[in-house]
Amino acid sequence: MLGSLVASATALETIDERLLRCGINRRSFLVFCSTLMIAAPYGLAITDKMTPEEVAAGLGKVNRPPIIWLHFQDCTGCTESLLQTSHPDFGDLILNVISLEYHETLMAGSGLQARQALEEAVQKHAGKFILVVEGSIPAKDQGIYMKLAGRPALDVLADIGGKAAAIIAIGSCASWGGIPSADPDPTGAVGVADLLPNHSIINIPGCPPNPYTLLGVVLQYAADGTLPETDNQRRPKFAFDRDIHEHCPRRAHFDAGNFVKQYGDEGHREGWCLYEMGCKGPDTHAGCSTRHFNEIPDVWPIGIGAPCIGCTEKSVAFKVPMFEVVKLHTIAAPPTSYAPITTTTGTISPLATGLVGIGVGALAGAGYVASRKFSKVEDDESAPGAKPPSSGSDAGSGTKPGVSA
Ligand code: FSX
Ligand code: SF4
Ligand code: F3S
Repeated sequence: MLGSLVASATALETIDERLLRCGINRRSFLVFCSTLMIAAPYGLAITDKMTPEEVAAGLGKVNRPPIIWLHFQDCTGCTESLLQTSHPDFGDLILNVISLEYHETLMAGSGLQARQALEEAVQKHAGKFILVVEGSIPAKDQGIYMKLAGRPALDVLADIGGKAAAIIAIGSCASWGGIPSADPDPTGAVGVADLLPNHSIINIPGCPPNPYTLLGVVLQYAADGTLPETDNQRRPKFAFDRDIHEHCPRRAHFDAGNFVKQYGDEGHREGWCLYEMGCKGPDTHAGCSTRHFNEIPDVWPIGIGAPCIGCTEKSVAFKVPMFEVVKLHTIAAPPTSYAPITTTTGTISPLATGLVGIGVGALAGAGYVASRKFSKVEDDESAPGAKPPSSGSDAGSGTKPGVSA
């Protein structure tokens, strides 16, 4: 796996060439492409209305995108969620699809060796590489709280960011400060866009974010040089267009007013809604409720019984106390949000009853004709006007189903 991290003369080979050279079978790549399509179903140019085979055929011809990955104030969870997939081979595949030229956590080198690797990678791919930034940048007191090779992180970001084709801020820390910016924020932690507002920056917040959102953005850029459409916080719409609450599997319990009151209580064990435990799902835009992590069903906060903390929202996670109940902005609070079950009924006129009867009769007749066409069983005694079965015949033998005698 680490072999693919070494900047080499093969960095600009196509994805197909690389997979062939490394003996990675086509099936794994097809599974990868279909997973990408599930994670990014709408609005991502490379997966729009295509089959996994078509996505694989298109992506295979693309040059592996060179990526330089910098770490600032972070926990490395974003990297972990990218590579610790449920299938070890998948992490290897990902590192063959992209060309990771520099990544401090994964590379073997350190000190001077690492610094030289970074300089070489930037020089070799200047103006063409994607810079992925993980972690917030300490901006207080001229950035003295973090230095790399003697330079403040602020300077390193400005220097390398200025030579990148595009920047992706991965995780909430790089997007707008995240955990390090929580009160009392001793280092003045900020996100990439706070420092380089005029650059092409995509924010992929989350603590950690879904790795397929990152792969989708990187591969779209590699395929046609475009970045996905974003919302007003630079988040790609294809992944952040809906809120968690819209597609939450516990939504029926919210609508019915079934709430967990305490961890481990009856409602918690029954999988009821976590709203009263401080769930920020109604205020949080992300795809977690439909795109789970590590390719394992139910692996996401609410899926394992923990409330959403709103980790993809700048004004929610690490700002609003974890157990504080959020206001409902777009939907009415239960029970006013659901339709009345019992409605007042009036009387139905005999004429209306007759018309409905004719309609139902016509539908039933049409349905019967259709079923006869499918079955082609001639001696169906249930058919209107059918001959009764001849006495002594064996209903279970003779004509094969679907074959006329
Ligand atoms: Fe931040 Fe990434 Fe949270 Fe951690 O490193 S987004 S702390 S999960 O993983 O930067
Ligand atoms: Fe799901 Fe949270 Fe909404 Fe309840 S409040 S339905 S747990 S997102
Ligand atoms: Fe974050 Fe909430 Fe998803 S906490 S991971 S946005 S469910």
